Amino acid sequence: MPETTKITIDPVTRIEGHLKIEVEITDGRVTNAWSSGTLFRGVETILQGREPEDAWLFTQRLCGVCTYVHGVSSVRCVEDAAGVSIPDNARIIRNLLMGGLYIHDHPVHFYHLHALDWVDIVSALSANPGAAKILADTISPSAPTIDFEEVQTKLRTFVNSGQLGPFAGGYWGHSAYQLTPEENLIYAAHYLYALREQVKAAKMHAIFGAKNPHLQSLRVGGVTCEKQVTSTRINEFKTYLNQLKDFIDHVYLPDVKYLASKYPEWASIGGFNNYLAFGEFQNGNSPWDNYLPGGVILNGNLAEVNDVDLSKISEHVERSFYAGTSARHPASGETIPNYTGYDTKDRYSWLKAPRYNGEPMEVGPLARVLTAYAKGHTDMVKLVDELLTQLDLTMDNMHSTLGRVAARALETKLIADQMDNWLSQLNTGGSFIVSPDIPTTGAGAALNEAPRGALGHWINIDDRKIANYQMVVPSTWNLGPRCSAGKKGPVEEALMGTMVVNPEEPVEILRIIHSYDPCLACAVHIIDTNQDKTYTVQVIK
Ligand code: NFE
Ligand code: MG
Repeated sequence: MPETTKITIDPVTRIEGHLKIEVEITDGRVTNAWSSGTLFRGVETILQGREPEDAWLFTQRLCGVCTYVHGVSSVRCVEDAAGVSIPDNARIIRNLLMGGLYIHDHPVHFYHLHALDWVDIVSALSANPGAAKILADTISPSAPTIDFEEVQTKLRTFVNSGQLGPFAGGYWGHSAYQLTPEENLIYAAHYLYALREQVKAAKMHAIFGAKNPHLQSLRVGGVTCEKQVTSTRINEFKTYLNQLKDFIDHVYLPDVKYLASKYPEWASIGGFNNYLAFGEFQNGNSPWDNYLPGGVILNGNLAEVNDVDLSKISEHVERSFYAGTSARHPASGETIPNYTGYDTKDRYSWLKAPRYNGEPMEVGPLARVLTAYAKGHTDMVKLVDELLTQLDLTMDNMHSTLGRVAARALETKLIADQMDNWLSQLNTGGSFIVSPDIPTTGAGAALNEAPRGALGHWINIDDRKIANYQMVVPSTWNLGPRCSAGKKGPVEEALMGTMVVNPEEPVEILRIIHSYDPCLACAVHIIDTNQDKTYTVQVIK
């Protein structure tokens, strides 16, 4: 009889929110997997009865990471219900703010949330800093000069103090870590360097969004940052953008490619073959005309990209902690919490299970990159082909953990480069906002590509108040549980078959999970099972 072991990772760290992953391992490979969101938040319910124009201020608080996306989805959703077309300037500002978010989130994911699955920080202590400098120059000759000795001393102080902080609890010394001490030191140095760079993206947000996170300049009908759209402020934005473009070109992209070259087997591990993208960075007023196009890819078949049909989306709850068993379209979705206890044979997650035409779909950078590639997006085709040639990989290798990590970096470059064009399209004397006429009764939907993937908001308005509000969120698509048909969610499926060398230190599992950049705060949009208390919160108007 083969021996089966169960591993539970709870909570999964270096993500946003509360995620538990369980896998069964038989003969060293994953033979079953369950992904569970362990916290209910209930933002959809909180919105009922409120003013449609106010919804974005609540939805934006869904998450402290991808804050802006739930703001912009919400105003778009109400604009759809009101039949409002926003001015070009508002559309362009929204593209710039979304672009700023991509440039912020993606490097933060690579360096601060994911890199330590590949980089052994403790090994960096035994590196030769001089040799690291020489190697760093060959990986990227134009990278900023870094004093590797100083970085090593900083790390040593950390380790000697016994306070590893963000580096505590890693599987340091595990045989799956394949980098040399010098390579580890370079990535450790860039981990610290990237912390400073992300501040610049936040400052870009503050220019047209007033603050970060949770930008302030959105309104149903447009944006309110008209007074900031001056040549001085545009130049300030451009200065940060140019610095970040340097960082992306000379640090982030070379680091991703070099890492991929050191872990080539991961270009065949952790893939999932169905992809959904809604499209983002609107070219005009149609939600379907975007710089990054939307589309549906099934079974990895890039020769056939179907248009998205929103009527094919449903959310299943049969294996989730919600009342009922019927799958519903989000326009008539329900969020009725019903905690029945964690049971992998029955209900086991606070995430619903979104499906497209009954199929689980991966969303996110890889879905966007493959959709754009398959649709012949010239700049994307160039970037992907260049990557595959440099790494001696084929298109099939994109359906993998490394494909996902690389896709994130490629789209960061693409969008950062495109932002110059959007800046030049701003018309400083033009209009930025129109007055919406909110209907007494109506419905709206809005699509979006959050950094982590396809995002949809649906609103029903009755008596000029929100009657129902539903959000179907990227991490719900990626990390959702089984559906009524028993099909696993994308991450559950991507984990299947993975070899785990040491079940006590399942770094291989973390590599796959983290490659999706999970955000459970978004995905389950307070439960206290011990005391079972209900808290009453008074909101003062
Ligand atoms: Ni909280 Fe989010 C993004 C959204 S992921 S990070 O990007 O929507 O589910
Ligand atoms: Mg929802």
